[in-house]
Amino acid sequence: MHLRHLPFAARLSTLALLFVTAAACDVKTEGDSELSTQTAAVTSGTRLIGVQSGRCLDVSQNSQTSGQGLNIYDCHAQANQRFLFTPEGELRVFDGAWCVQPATTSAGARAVISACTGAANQRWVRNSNGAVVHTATSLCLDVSGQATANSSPVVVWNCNGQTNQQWSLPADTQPPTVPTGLTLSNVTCNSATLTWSPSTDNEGVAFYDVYHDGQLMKSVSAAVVSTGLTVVPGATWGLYVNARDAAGNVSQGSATLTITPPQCQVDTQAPSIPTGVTATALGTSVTVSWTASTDNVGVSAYDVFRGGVKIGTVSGSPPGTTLVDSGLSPNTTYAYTVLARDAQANASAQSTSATVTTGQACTNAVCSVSQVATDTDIPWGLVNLPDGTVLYGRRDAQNIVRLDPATGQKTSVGTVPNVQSTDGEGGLMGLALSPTFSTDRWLYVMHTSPTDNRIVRIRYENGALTTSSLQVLLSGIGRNKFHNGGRLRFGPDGKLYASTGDAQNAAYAQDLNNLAGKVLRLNADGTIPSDNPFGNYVWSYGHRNPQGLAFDSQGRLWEQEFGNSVMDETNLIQRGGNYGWPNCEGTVSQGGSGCATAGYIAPKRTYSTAEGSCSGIAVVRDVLYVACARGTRLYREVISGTELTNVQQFFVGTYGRLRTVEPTLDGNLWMTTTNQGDKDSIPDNSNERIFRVVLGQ
Ligand SMILES: [Ca+2]
Ligand SMILES: [Ca+2]
Ligand SMILES: [Ca+2]
Ligand SMILES: [Ca+2]
Repeated sequence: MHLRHLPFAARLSTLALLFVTAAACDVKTEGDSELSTQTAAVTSGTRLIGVQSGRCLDVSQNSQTSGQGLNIYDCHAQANQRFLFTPEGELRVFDGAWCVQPATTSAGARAVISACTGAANQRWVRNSNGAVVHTATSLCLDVSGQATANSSPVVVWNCNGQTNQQWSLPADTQPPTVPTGLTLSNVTCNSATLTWSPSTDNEGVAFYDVYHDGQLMKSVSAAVVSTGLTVVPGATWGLYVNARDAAGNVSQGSATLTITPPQCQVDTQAPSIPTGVTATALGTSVTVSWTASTDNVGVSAYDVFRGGVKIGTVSGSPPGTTLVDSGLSPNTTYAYTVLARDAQANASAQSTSATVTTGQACTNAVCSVSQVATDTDIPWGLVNLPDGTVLYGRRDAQNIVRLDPATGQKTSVGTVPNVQSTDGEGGLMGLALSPTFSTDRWLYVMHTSPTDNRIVRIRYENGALTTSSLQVLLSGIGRNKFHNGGRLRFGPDGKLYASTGDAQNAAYAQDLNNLAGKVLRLNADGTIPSDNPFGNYVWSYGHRNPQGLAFDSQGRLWEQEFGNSVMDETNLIQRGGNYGWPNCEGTVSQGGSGCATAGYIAPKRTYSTAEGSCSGIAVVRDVLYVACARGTRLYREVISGTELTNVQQFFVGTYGRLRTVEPTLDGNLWMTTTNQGDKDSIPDNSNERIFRVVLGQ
């Protein structure tokens, strides 16, 4: 039996018996030169360097034998010095095939390897001071007698903080290779097994992080390359994997593998037709309400029609039974009908209609919506030019378009050089116009490059980008498939603010020396402002994937941020503030001392990810507008003191996913959609719209 030809996952099955068998097979064939190469290419673990001796923790004799003792030895590249702390608390070695435990529970017992059992005597934790503590006995890994010579034995001993009990990680700044070869098996309606090919790393991979669509599903030890996932019946998800080493370096995301699990229960029966439909006008807004339908399985959504044309969708579990239709004409009669859908596309007939006549004038927060353009790519950043036209960037196509809203005429003004998309959410993102544009003609751009996210400026002159004028103002901001942040906004202080995502490495968000997971602040020429809080570009930190940035009339910065799978948040940014990611997501504790940690600044408002996932924000007359992708809606929130009040929702399901809102020069809003092709790098595979939204006074 040639187990080494089996998938890695099979070799690293949790069956201890198989570990032993697999290990034995590999040892038997070690004379084979191909295998020798394979042995040197360690895929998982890290060396642990004894601080006193400078020698590495090592399984003696490089022997995969149960009961073999640990010692210290000159550091080398073999698998008997690659140790792996698993999420379960094991300390594994030999590419994760063996577990470390004390031979007995007494101080002075030798640390040995044994088949992994999951038992409590195989649990360890490495503290921030470098001590490796055996959880069950609270004893520390210790070089016996403070010896420093090769082959000195390693035991467990009462923790004393001395350097023969401290184990450091090698300096490592190189991320693992990108995971490849994702495959799915055992797909049921609510579960699946995801398997991939192992990454390699200069030191060794420590974890694999499994995501769908930017949301972390789980982190698994690099001892496995296969894991069970919980999935949602009928929901299409894009799955991918990042590899992470012990030093915290994260690979780029793998290629995306799409899954659409089948329904658990075949349903062919439509919901009942909604009854009791009413329509009530207030000014030029109409509130449509109805009585909930019933279904053999469950109603998943209602579609609302005006004059036979679908104008909105209300979803949820259960979905709500009202919808506000805004921006109508005054003194006009409209007829509304509603139908109910279940999760398997069975739909009722439309209800009987309810008619209503709107008021004489707009007395509402939102008065009218008109489409000014369509685009086949994702409009992302958008700025006003002084002449009333706008420039917007096309994220995947990587060019910038000048749009005359009066005529709908669009002209490409040039492609931004060195943009590389990420088969995800990177690409050509935020735009900002110089506060002194009329004299300097600078257009500021945030984009993903082949190596990083960066902020550049390019002159826009005579209707075109002058590519030769390009200046890179700030580079080296972490990039990944998702979590690239990307908004730019000049403040009333003349400084440029930028939102950066954590590049799928949550640890970056709390690292003040890392530009990822931050709000950054730059002088207009790209230098560091002298009054920044940490002497670098960081203005605030502890952010996961912030995008929207906007200033209110008091010059305060509001920020919109994507959470993971629980909640999104709107923050009021303070100089030097810590906004809590990753230990705090919205108001939900996720690790450490969670949201109660001293110094964490709580969000001003949170949103469930299903009703949020918002990107762009804008402030007009001290009202905050929030454009939501997954939530397919626009929030209107009145800034009152330091709070957000009178929250209203508009366009729920009417235009689909929303990306960007920007004030117009005359105090209204531009609003863009992001419905298709916004999770890939393929240009021109979208069908998007740009609207002008007229606001009430
Ligand atoms: Ca590395
Ligand atoms: Ca049904
Ligand atoms: Ca936060
Ligand atoms: Ca695309």
